[in-house]
Amino acid sequence: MRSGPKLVHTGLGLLLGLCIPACAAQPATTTQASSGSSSTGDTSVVPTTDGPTPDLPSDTTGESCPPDRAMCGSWCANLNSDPDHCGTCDSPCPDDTVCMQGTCAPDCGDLTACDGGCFNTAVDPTHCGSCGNLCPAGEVCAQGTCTPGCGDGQTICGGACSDIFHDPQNCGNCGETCPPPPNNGEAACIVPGTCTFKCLQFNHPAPPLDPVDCEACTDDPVLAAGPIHYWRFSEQNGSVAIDDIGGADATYLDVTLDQEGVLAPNDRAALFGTAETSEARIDSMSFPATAVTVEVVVRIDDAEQPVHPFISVASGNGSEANEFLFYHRVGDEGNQGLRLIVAQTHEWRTALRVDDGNWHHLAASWSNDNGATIYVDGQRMAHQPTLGDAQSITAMATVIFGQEQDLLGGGFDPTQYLKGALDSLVIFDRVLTDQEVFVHATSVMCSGS
Ligand SMILES: [Ca+2]
Repeated sequence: MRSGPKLVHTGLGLLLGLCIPACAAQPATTTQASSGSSSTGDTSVVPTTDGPTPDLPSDTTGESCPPDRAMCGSWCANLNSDPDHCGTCDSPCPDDTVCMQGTCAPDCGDLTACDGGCFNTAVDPTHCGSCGNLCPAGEVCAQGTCTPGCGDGQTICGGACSDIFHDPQNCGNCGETCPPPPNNGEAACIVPGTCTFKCLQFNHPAPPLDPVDCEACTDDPVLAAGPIHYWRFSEQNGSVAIDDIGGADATYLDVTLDQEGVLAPNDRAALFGTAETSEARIDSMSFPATAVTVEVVVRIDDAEQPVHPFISVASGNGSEANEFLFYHRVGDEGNQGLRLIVAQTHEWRTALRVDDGNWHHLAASWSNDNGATIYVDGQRMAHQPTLGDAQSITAMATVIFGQEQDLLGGGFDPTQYLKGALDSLVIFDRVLTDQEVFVHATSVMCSGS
């Protein structure tokens, strides 16, 4: 047994703040000392004549160890953390354990070892903030502090607070753990407590659906969805933008071909906007009149340009110049981002800008029954069910990529042309579902692109 004066010394050291910080951070010392359970455990005092005659470490000049160490043979050991001398000089810890506060404990990594187990002290009500800190009945542990209840939108799950509408460990109900995600994805939970996943190239949850391959790198799902037009902009030379599906080939003007695309490995893209006359056009083609979805893979390179048109559909005369217009606009009114105009006067907007120099999968759909929806990287960003009176798009049209028609086939504004690249543009004569758009975006936007 250690003598009484040493225990007193320890206590005084703590009370007077004489311990170095490592000592103050080791409350187990006091517990062990007060228990009187062994001849050691008091790590803040120097060894004295009741211990073995020490072989002093070379960097000490007296017959003592620093205040936070104990003399174990020839070694000044920290009995709180030394796995070879854990708690006492002759108590080595087994393999796969560490010495925590003088006790051998499992190696818990990011968690905290308490009572022989591993705990997340940020949320665990039995070890809240620190080992052994038991929250009172009715309280929960949040951010390492016992609190009377969870905040708004939080539910008590196992004594911890959880947002069961977004927590993949407690999705919909406590303990409902979401299944493993696909490769290049992570589990996610969305309102109203439905498991899904994120593909990491987008970092937002998919609509609820069976997991898809987040590393798909194919446009097979696009083709399977039955498009009526598909321009890949993958030509390496010439002036023709081939429509793989509908035969409505477009004519390039002042476009730089054979740029790197996103659909690896051999996909190419077309760079628009090196001249303000840059465009690709089809003088006359049949455009869907009552239900349409356009998907475009585009990179906008100039955030100063106020308007970047992707597709402009005009019919008749100048009064029908905006039959269908999908474009990006940065205006003075604060509402900046993507816009869709249908039948001249009906307009929908997102507030999200995508003129960041990165590739994006953008989509816009419309029908009288479904209204209009705009997607960014597979995620629904804006939707309005309907705008009242039924509309239709004049079917026979001039379609231009990269310019905005104020007159049929012309009337271009020198500040309203696409400065960026088109990788693909696909047209469907129906409204795609959220799931379809997400799968298409995930599939063609290959990870790392
Ligand atoms: Ca392409």
